[in-house]
Amino acid sequence: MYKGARVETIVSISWETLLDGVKKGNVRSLARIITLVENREPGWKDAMKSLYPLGGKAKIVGITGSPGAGKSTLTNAVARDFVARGYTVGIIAVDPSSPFSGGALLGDRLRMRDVVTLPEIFIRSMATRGALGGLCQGARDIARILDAFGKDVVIIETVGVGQDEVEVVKAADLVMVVCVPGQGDGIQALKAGIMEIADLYVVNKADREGADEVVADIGGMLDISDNGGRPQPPVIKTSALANQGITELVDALVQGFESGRNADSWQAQRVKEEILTLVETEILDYLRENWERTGDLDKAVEGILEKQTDPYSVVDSLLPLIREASRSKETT
Ligand SMILES: Nc1nc2c(ncn2[C@@H]2O[C@H](COP(=O)(O)OP(=O)(O)OP(=O)(O)O)[C@@H](O)[C@H]2O)c(=O)[nH]1
Ligand SMILES: [Mg+2]
Repeated sequence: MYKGARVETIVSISWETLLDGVKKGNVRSLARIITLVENREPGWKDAMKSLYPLGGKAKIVGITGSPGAGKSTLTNAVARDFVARGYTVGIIAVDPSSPFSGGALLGDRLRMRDVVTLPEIFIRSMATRGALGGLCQGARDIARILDAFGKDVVIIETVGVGQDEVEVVKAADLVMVVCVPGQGDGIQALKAGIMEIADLYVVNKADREGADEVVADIGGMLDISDNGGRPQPPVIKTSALANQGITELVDALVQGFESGRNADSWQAQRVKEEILTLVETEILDYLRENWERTGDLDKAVEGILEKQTDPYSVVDSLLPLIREASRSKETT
């Protein structure tokens, strides 16, 4: 008991110092706060509460696309272009959690190396596995801290394809999808369900053959798709490696900042989603903790395996705990 209380005191003292550091633009405090919040250390929510009013200014760009499409190279080039225009930039690289992708991470670091040396750019990686508050919320939290720190633009680079990726870019104001010539990538991206959230398409590696075909493919898809009255996403050709098309891309991003997802209805929807995500995590944490302590969950599993009950009845019988949880939250 005593030990736990002491740890909490130390953490709360350092939270204050760290928050102060973040407000003063201290990069080490920034890095430390991100880690503490990511790990959901006691006091994380209070820290976010005090950072929240400082933010709301940064534009968050999500960048997604198939592995090797050039997302990191593009992120690097785009970040540099933003800096040249007077913006400060934060980069969140969502790392693959699988050990098989370890090489990709190292590659990322190497390709982003020249970015790291610019004081206007802060780069941070985020693990996908074990993201305590969920992947999207994790990215949202880090982006928000960078925003409060004073970054004008935050770029979130996802790794891998699939649902995780769609989940992460939900934290962004603007989503760009990177396609490349060959392998029918344009079509793949659309299949992965990313189309609904794409604000901008980039056909990278335009130095290679077939880029115009990909642009035409995407244009064709967009023509026949219903994007809910939103303006049709621009399609931009780049060669990140040769730094070509980057100015046009950043122009389009800046233009995108002014429209689309900044609409009030979209913002309201995002806030709603965020509240629900946070509540979901808290309730589940509470229940899990409780069920584990009481042994009720194990008992229920046993009962089901012995065919005495079923999962549906178990849920109904465990539900009173939720009411108890909400009561105990009200009194604290
Ligand atoms: N030819 C050509 N190669 C490029 C271009 N952009 C990036 N590349 C190369 O493509 C490879 C992958 O680039 P990355 O930037 O790591 O791609 P990524 O999408 O971040 O890859 P993952 O994060 O591993 O999914 C590297 O060898 C880059 O040098 C380009 O415009 N043209
Ligand atoms: Mg990458």
